[in-house]
Formats: sequence, C-alpha cells, structure tokens
Amino acid sequence: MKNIVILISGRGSNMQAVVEAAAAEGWPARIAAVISNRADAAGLEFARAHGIPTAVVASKGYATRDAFDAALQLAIDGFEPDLVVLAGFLRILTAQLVDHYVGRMLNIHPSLLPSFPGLATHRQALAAGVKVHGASVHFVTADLDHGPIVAQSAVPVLADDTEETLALRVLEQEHLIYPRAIAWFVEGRLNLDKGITNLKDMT
Ligand code: NHR
Ligand code: GAR
Repeated sequence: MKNIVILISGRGSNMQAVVEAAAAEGWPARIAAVISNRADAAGLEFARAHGIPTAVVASKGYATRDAFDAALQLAIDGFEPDLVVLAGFLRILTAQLVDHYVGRMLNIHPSLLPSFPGLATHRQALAAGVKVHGASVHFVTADLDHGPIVAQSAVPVLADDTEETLALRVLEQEHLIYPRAIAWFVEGRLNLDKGITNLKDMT
C-alpha cells in the first residue's frame, strides 16, 4: 500500500478525480490525507465526506515562506507519504521542501509546458494566440513549473474561446491524465532517474 498525500488550495476537482480513480480501479494505495493551505478550500468538504483525513496549514498564518513550508512539511510527513500530489495548490514551495520530496512529488499544470508557466495560463494562451493548449503532469523541482514532464494532453483553442471555456476543456483532460500518471507511480512504473522521467512499459 502506498500512501498518497494531496495538497489543494480550492475547488479540488483534480483531487476528486484521483480519489475516484483510486477507488474505482482498486489502486494499492490509500489517500492518506488532503491538506489545504486555505481553511475555506471547497475540496476539504469532499475529502471529509469521503472519510479522508484532512489538515489545514494556513499560509496566511506564517510570516515567511520558510516558516510556512516547515509547518507544511511536518504536516505532510505526519502521514508518511510515498507520493505528494499538488492538485490546484497555489503556493510556490521552497527548494528546501521540494528537495525533501524529490522524485515523489507531482503537479498538474494547466498548460503544455514549457509554454505558459505560472498563473493565469488560459489568459496567457489566448493572449499568445496559440491554436493548441493543454495540461501537463510533471515532477516538482525547485525550478517552478519546469520539472521533468510525465504526461501531457492537448486540446484545440477555438475562435470564440474565453478563459472559462478553454479552462473547462483543459480541465477535462486534467481529470484524465492526472489519475493515469499517479496510477503509474503507484504501480511502481514511474520514477525520476537522474533528473529524467522514467516510465516502464509493462505490456
Ligand atoms: N513549487 C516549486 N518549487 N516548484 C514547482 O514546480 C511548483 C511549486 C509550487 C506550486 C504549482 C504551480 C502551477 O501548477 C506549483 C509548482 C503557484 C504559483 C504562484 O505564483 C505558481 C505556480 C504554481 C503554483 N503562487 C503565488 C505565490 O506567491 C501565490 C498565488 C496565490 O496565492 O493566489 O506563491 O501553476
Ligand atoms: C486546475 O486547472 C489546476 O491545473 C490549476 O488550477 C486548477 C485547480 O482546480 N492549477 C494551477 O493553476 C496551479 N497554479 P481544482 O482545484 O478543481 O483541481
């Protein structure tokens, strides 16, 4: 059994997709906890309703990033994670914390990285006029949104798209590729090898 700790900041629909895939597909894993940096994150309700332990480490309660990350790391490690999953987690993490989880922390980012790192990715995509956009799963490194890529899915950008319509099209893909990538990790097929993504073909 692998322990998965999921970090959220808001709605938690990616967290929900992971929880549902784990149950439906009978992963040899347990969602050990859902941790939010915001007490009002809607996703905490879903986790509680599903009997998943939750914790809040309120980022606004700490004076420095180092102090917040130290508290967050303690909370995460209390659940003995094999994998830490960022799912709409909106705080940049210090190198100290990220290095502690090297090879066992994944993020889903709503763009085809390395295009459009950071926030407001759908706005960035519309402003650039790209015809193809999407989502990326990557291992988290200290280099924000530039860790080794694990999976990607592309969607078309349509002429009448708004940030909202484009975000929804991308989100549907997020809900497919994130559970897949996490399942690979749980199955022992996915790891980081000298800073490069390694996915074993088991067919
Ligand atoms: N931390 C590290 N070190 N490396 C990564 O690759 C990370 C990370 C922390 C979060 C998710 C990322 C995304 O998918 C992520 C990847 C937040 C910001 C941000 O600017 C940027 C990228 C991501 C998450 N956050 C602001 C900050 O000052 C706060 C914004 C807010 O609170 O609304 O932390 O996009
Ligand atoms: C998702 O689209 C996720 O990729 C993105 O925020 C949304 C969270 O939705 N993440 C980031 O932009 C990280 N900076 P969710 O809470 O419903 O999963």
